[in-house]
Amino acid sequence: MALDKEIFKEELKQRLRENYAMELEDASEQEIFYTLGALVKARYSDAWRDTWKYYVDKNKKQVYYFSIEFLPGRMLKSNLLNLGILDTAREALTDLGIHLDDLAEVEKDMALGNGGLGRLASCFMDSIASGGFPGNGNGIRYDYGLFKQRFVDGYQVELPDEWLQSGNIWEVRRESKAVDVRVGGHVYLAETNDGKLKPVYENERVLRAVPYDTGMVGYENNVVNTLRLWAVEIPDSEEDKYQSIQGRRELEDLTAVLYPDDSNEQGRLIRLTQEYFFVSAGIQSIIRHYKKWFQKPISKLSEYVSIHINDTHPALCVPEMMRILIDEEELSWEQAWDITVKVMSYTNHTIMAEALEKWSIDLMQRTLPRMYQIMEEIDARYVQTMQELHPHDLVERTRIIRNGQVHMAHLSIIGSHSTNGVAKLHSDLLKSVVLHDFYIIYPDRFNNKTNGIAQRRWSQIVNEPMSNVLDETIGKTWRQDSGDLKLLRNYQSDQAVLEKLAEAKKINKQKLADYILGTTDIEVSADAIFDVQIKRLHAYKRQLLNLLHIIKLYQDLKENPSLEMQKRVFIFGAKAAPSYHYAKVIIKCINETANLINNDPDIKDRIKIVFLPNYNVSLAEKIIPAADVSEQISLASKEASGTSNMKLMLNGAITLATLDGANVEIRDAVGDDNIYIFGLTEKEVYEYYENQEYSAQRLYDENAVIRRVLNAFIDGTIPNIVYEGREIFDSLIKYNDEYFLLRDFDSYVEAQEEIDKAYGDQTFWQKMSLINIANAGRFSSDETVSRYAEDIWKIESKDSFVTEKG
Ligand code: GL7
Repeated sequence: MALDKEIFKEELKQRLRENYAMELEDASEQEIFYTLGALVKARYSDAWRDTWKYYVDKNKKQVYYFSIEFLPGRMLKSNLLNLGILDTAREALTDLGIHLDDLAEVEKDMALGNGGLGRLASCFMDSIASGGFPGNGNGIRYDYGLFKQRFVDGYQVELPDEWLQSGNIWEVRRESKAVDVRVGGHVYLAETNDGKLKPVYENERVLRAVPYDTGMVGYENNVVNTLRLWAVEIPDSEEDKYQSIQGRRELEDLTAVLYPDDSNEQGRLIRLTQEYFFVSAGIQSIIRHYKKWFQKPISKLSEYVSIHINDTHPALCVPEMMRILIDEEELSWEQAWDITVKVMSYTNHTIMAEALEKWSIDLMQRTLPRMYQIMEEIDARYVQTMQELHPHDLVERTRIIRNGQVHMAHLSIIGSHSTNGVAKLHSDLLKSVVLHDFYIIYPDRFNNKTNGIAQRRWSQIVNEPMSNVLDETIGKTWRQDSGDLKLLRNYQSDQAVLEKLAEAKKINKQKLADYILGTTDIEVSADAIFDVQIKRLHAYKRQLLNLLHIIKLYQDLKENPSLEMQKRVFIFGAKAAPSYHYAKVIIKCINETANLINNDPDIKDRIKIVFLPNYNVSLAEKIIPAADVSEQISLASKEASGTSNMKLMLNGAITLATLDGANVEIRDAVGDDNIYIFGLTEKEVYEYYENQEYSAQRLYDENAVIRRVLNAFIDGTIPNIVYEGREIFDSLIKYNDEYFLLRDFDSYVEAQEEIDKAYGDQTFWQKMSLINIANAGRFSSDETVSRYAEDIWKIESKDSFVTEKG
């Protein structure tokens, strides 16, 4: 639907008058933003309704993507882009004296996720709609998103993220679709008049789950799917029980906060209740919808419904589906189990043991008694079936209930027909090491789906200068189909194109430099190498290795001021989980080193360190287009995939990486000459584990450079880190350097030196950068979701139903 600029302007003014009784000239940016948002929403509401109706009328199989995190960031520009009216809106606003980019800044980031896992879920939502796939998200509407990060004296301070304070323009509250969720109390089975066993609930609490729906707008295809997020309320029937403010608070707090922890399962009752809450609400609403609109027998559910368990947080999908099919739909166990396994599929996102969720039996029984009963039965039947086929030990190791704990990954694998990893290396490790036992039992269930990113957002929306060069060079088809970026390969020796891309990069760098100055008072030069590490702060991601290298450079420069090297700005963005002490210590050390180096007159602007506070999707959008170097330096085997690596590559940054996660596939895509690889391979890492011969002390004793760098943490070189510096030092020496930083140090330094040299030859560098952009297309989430749709969910895309339509 084309949009006439003049009509757009009139409509905006008209809506302002209607909603705020205001003329444009008098309206604040916020009022204009909300008016524009409402206008945009109105433009897709018909398509939203039509999409829903189409799926129902045609009985289309739909996937429901269950995720405890979604991280869409801001939605104004992506909605405008996907509706095909971004340019018109921009021009119309310019006519009215308004800058779209400024207006877009008014929108609060929807930050209902910690990092890659949540962002991936949102990239998938975009690609599912854009591919015309019938698919919906299901999650939690947290009142507070991931905390806002500030630095005080170099320490991280967490503030609440009140993203809903001024309302959320995109959501629609659907009270009529609310459902009740029962938790706590006791459940026992009693015989009914017709001789069946039925659960009887006693003293349970009833929570009201109210859905808030957000339209997920497909790219120029009139498809609008739904992201459904659930909020808790007190049901009318329970009002009497919650007369004290305190009691109400406790209940309403259930969906108040997102757990700010992406790896350590905290064993908290609230978290478990959150998990059941959105799972139960989601599945109940799916079944209700199916029965009401599809009018097919429940036995056919798996032909019309697919449910995806995104990491283990929604693993209760398995017993909850069983509960509904058995207790409410009165199917036999065997029939219910058959349907459940066919409907469910599961993605594993990490091999870190501490992130594989386990709950104590006691907590599970107290919080979700019926769920526990069903899981016990699943477990018992699993043992019964498998003990005839496999050795006793193997069956014991793979049980759901084991050593007093309920293993959610085991539940997810046993209760679904597909388990996938998120990059080739990661999927291989699942089969060979982490989930090897399960691979023996269910070899056919395992598969790989390499992650991808919403390429339109991460190029067209965030990087206009580059997008314009691409248009001029290879035409515009890449905007629709990122595979066409490969057309750029033909220009790798075209000096004019290389220069234009370099100019675009320079514009982005200058913009980021301005932002850095504005927010941190640090002045950086856009001529320097912008070396970027942006991701959650975690020991395995090794931000500390980056810091060790910076300290080495600093010491080299102090010792030899005439040392030749390119100017560098090291840019960090990272939040540490509030309870993750070591990660916070690293933040403090980076900030104090930054203070030292940035203010040392001997260094001037040869090295600058910028730790931008409050890393989130919107900040990523500012940093990524300006990056020259993409740091992906996790210890090999630890990063399941990574996705910022893909975004940075797409924007022409050169990857500096270990052979971990999707870095391996990035190397395959660009070739060895266009990426800097260093460090141990995953095999070598495992060899160390097997031989237990890693000695950090020896590396320290034998390597003078390492010694000098590490001593800087304890000898006063870096000020204000008396305790933190000691802690870092001890973690590396006394506690033997869990993530092998010292082992990889030399090869990291060497790779950095090569980068320094390469940047000196600008044509050489620009060519590498071009090759990275040209080969980024394969990491599109459009591609990834197509693979899920075909192999796992068995759902059809718009192409097939457009032809049906005629
Ligand atoms: C993660 C992985 O750590 C990350 O490597 C991966 O790219 C992402 C999406 O698959 O999932 N797992 C996880 O728990 N978080 C991740 O980012 C928070």
